[in-house]
Amino acid sequence: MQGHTRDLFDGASLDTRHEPLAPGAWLLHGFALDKVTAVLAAIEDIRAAAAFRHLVTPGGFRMSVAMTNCGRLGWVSDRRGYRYADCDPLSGRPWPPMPRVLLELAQTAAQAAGFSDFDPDACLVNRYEPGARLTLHQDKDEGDLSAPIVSVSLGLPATFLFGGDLRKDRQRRVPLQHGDVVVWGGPARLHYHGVLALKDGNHVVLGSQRLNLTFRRAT
Ligand code: MD6
Ligand code: FE
Repeated sequence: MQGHTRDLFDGASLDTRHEPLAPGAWLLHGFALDKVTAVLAAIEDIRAAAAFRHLVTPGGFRMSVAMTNCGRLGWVSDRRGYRYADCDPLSGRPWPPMPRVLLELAQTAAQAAGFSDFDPDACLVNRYEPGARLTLHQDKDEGDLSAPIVSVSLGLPATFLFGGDLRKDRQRRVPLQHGDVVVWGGPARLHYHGVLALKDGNHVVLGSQRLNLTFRRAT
């Protein structure tokens, strides 16, 4: 898809290209920018109901990324493994419902990347502070691998590592900025990926952090 820039009042312009990363994977530059205020308010409501926490991997390591969830199901990890759970293990209560603005953002982004009828039932919310990283992994705990994943980046920039179906496959380094959305499915659905350690910085809206939302169809 071409599409390039949107002019602002003073002649400056926003990058709104739709960039193909691989068959089935798109980087939608700036796709979430016009909804950021409402998206951040929604994340604040989620955080108030289900706090960010550092999960422990099955191998016993504390993850550097802090996580919470909204939607019918939430992704959790502990010594017993990775899985989707319908209640927050910290509170014992259901995860907060997925706010409409988040659902609509995920659905319009999926549509823009060629995936119609995306109906996510889980949204993982990741908070990165400087130094936090996500090692190379596949997203394969979902029951429905025919649905794409939609990933929204906010705050400090990060470098996304995007590989192939095998851990050893060569990885691209994809810079992700505030408001960018990555959509990922079809032949790319099980590609290995990760996030390099977040560099220190100060973002005008979010300060010294990066927030990421990943929407999935878990069942
Ligand atoms: C992140 N994202 O960007 C972590 N997974 O903070 C992911 O692990 C991810 O961005 C699948 C598809 C897109 C993603
Ligand atoms: Fe992932």
